[in-house]
Amino acid sequence: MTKLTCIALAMGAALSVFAVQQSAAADDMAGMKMSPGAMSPAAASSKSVLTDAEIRKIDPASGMVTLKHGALENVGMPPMTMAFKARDAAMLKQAHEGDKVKVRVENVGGTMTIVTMQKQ
Ligand SMILES: [Cu+2]
Repeated sequence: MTKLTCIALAMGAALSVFAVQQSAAADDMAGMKMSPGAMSPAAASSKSVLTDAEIRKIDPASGMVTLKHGALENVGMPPMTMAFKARDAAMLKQAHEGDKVKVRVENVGGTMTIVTMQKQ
């Protein structure tokens, strides 16, 4: 084997290693692009899950709404009837006792708060 051939082989090997590293880097990039896109729809939907409820009582003075609600998985609550704080007064104006609604309840600073309420 001549010295020249040895150098050529060594360079060829070096080049192919380089090529492998390049394609691995490209795969990483593709993986990084995929993850946020694959994650966000699931995160968005779990954040916006609504639970069936029925309005039992509205107290505009205190901003409290008593709901008979289904399981609220995000706050670890089984179905029950209880009073919740409404996030805003506009929510109370549209609501009426006896309405069947879909709600999103979240723990806001330690207070179970109705953050979304839609009439069914
Ligand atoms: Cu409850």
